[in-house]
Amino acid sequence: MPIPRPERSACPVGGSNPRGPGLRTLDMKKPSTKNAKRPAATTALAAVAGVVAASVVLSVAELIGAFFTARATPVIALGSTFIDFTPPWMKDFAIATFGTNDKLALFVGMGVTILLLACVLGIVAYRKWALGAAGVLLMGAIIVTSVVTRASVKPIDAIPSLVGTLAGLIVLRLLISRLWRMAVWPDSAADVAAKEPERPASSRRAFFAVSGVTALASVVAATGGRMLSAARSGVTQARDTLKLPSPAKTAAAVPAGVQSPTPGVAPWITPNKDFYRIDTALSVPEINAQDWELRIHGMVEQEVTITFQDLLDAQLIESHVTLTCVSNPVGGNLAGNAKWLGMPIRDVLKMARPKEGADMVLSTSIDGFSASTPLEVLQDDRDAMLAIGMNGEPLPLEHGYPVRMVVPGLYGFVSATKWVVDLEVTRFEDKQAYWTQRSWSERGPIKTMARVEVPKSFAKVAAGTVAIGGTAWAQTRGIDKVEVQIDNGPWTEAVLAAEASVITWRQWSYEWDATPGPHYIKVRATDGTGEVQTDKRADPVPDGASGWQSVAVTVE
Ligand SMILES: Nc1nc2c(c(=O)[nH]1)N[C@H]1C(S)=C(S)[C@@H](COP(=O)(O)O)O[C@H]1N2
Ligand SMILES: [Mo]
Repeated sequence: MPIPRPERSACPVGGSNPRGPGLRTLDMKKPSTKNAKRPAATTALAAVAGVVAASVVLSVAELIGAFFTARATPVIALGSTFIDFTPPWMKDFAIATFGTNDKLALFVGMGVTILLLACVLGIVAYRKWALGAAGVLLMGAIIVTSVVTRASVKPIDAIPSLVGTLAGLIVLRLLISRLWRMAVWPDSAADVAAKEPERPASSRRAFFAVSGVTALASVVAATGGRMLSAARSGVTQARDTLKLPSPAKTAAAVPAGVQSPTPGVAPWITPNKDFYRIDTALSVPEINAQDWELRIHGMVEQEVTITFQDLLDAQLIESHVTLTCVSNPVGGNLAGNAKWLGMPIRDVLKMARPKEGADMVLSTSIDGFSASTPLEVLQDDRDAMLAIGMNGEPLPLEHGYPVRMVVPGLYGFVSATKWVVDLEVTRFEDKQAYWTQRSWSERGPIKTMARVEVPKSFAKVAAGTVAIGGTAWAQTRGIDKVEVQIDNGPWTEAVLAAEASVITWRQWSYEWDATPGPHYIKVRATDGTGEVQTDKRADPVPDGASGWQSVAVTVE
């Protein structure tokens, strides 16, 4: 006789119709043709059981996770691990396709993957419990591994994922047991008898009741977990009430006329809320300024640790600096200009006294991102700083609160470390930064770039005088000329807006006498050294895009 499937456990969850082994109805019907079809339907229910169990895993971990490191919840840890293993072309594709919605896209992708996996595991568990359970435990092991291998995460932070996985396994078992009890196995009459199926309608109702209640409880637990961790951290409130000290050296006055007169060109100062955000952080690190410390070590005479109070007490400087992302495509908008307040990194390095032979500073964030910056760039007079203020406010959480690096002239991936906690003085020969390990360059001076912002690509404009305008940058070299070319006509100089400094972007405008028909607008800049922006097209990987932007418009 075949071994009957396990049918212990009357699950009292939900309370509706708990049928223990002793409560079986005696009025069992013979399996009808309708009943014979039920395994297919039950397979679908098994998938539902899998999804409910997955929601339990994630929500229980989220709820308990409120008492552990924020980055230790399964979704964040899995997503971050996925990001760390993302090949450069995929990162590029994601940014090109989704822009700064790349994280949302990742969450959607993960959601779909988890959903499918949960369905499969539910079905497998229904057919062969041991295999399904092994699958769940394997997923749990993967989650726990991805949690404990994150930066600044302690082994104890595995607890939310462990408890979540166990809770999910228990729920899966309860739901699958219900399915076993209501299923009819048409293999043999004896088998059917051994199963003693329940009446289909009521047992299916019970299954849905239990699933529904559990799923709802999951949503409540997950939301509660979110709110609890936000309330517990208090970082947002601390940031909002932080008073920034005034700088010892205020920013150089911005001359009148830095803004391009062309309507629609980006504001010269990028408001914090519109500042592009690029990072690998799925959940924004929440660091208490009081707990923040920066360790400066490695090839130094004197290891130094500075606190946030040390920064507040230091001789701060203020400077307008334009940040640019290496992933910015030609004509793209991954650049922003802000007034930063911070302590010069050269002052910090003076305390630590780098040793002979060091040529790089590896800066690391609390979440494990790192950047390699040439030592000399941090020691010269270009205002590289440990920034605590952005446009007169404490750094927004997404932009590195409480402290980030800002280094004029270098792409962010080799300089602009947010949530920075560690500076190691070392050599390019000895250490590689986060993106360098992923086949991006080890150095990243910003390439000269001119961008058309008005009119937009594929715009329709009226014939006559058309205002063209945009922004150009070549940080540390400055912009000396911007030229515009219509179709294959001559290159003509645009009118440059005032220049604030060589480390900020420079805007421009151009009046075009447009004739009806389709046209191309091309733009190129010349930097302060007299070098014309190259027309050679390059992808962002490995050290930044190049080429002239060309905008197609229709004149009517
Ligand atoms: N901790 C951390 N800092 C980081 C990154 C990151 O992924 N993690 N990305 C860098 C990159 S690639 C860029 S372009 C800038 C972007 O800074 P923003 O988001 O404030 O504009 O941050 C840099 N600092
Ligand atoms: Mo970047």
